[in-house]
Amino acid sequence: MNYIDLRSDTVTKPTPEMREAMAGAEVGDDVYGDDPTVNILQEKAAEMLGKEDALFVPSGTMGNLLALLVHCQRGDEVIVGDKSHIYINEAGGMSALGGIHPRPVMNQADGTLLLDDILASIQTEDVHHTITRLICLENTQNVCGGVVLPVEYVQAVGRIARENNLFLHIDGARIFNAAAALNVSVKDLVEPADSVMFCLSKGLAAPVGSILAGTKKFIKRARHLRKMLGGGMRQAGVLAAAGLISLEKMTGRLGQDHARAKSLFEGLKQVRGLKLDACPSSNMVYFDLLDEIKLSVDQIIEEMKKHGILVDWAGPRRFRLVTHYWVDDAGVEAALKAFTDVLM
Ligand code: TLP
Repeated sequence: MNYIDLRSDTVTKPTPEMREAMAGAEVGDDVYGDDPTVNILQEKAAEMLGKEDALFVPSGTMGNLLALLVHCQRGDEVIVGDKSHIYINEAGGMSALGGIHPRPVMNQADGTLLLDDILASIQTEDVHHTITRLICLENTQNVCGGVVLPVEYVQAVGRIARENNLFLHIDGARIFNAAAALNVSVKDLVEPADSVMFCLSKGLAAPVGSILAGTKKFIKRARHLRKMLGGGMRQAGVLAAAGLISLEKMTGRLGQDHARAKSLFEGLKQVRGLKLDACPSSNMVYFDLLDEIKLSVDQIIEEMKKHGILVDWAGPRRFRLVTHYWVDDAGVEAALKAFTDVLM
């Protein structure tokens, strides 16, 4: 069965053009730095982000972990959102593998961390305290609704980082969605950051891979640590070839996914028993089930599957739907009809 898959944008399969490029990709051993396609991808990504250098990594999780490991020493503290992917969805890698201490700050509904909360969380010099080293932002902020942090906010956090001698890392798994929603260049959006990670394998539809960007010195160290973690990928040009198409062809079309998320949101407003979050600003729609709905989240997932629609839970009574390249207008209509039938 050909399902309409709204569980995540991570489910995107490569486009026919990507498959063709992958089949014909020029490759070499990337651990030797010899893969021409990987090298082109890294150069292009660095240029688009306005950073000196970039590194192709297997996943967003590894990209974020590498940034943490490069910026921090064991025992250092990192200011993170309490709803950030780094804090709640990366298996505690920073602590387990880096001995790094997270300092969670509450994410507001708009995805931001209050500037005063950030300032209040920076440790003072005291024998009892850890050393604060890094601030992490997430843009778009996934759990807060795929919400977008604006340029001025990122700049304000950048100023706090500089004034307090801290690094700023952006988990920009969906930074191109954020830039599209704000109608600004990615370069401008990440300018204050010392390092940025973004995913090729989400809304940009590549099958595998993320990019970590920063200074040449930062990337040199990240490359060493990537090898240590087993992330040296040899003839990775077959993957980078798809990533290049992500950058060239897919970044410009994300607005379509955002428009479809809005259509989904508008349609779901007409469906019984749902309490929707605010209108989506990127490609995610979150909602809760009202008490009048007696079906459980798992039962709804099963019923929707019978209608050819894959959805995923985001809490005991909560769903997240994500639009992407493989969900067209007909897919949105089909999902709305299925929800109407299942929740009738
Ligand atoms: N997010 C996935 C799940 O892990 C929740 C999803 O379906 O949204 N940063 C952010 C903000 C992310 O949303 C994700 C993945 C990552 C990092 C990690 O990327 P991968 O999956 O490539 O390790």
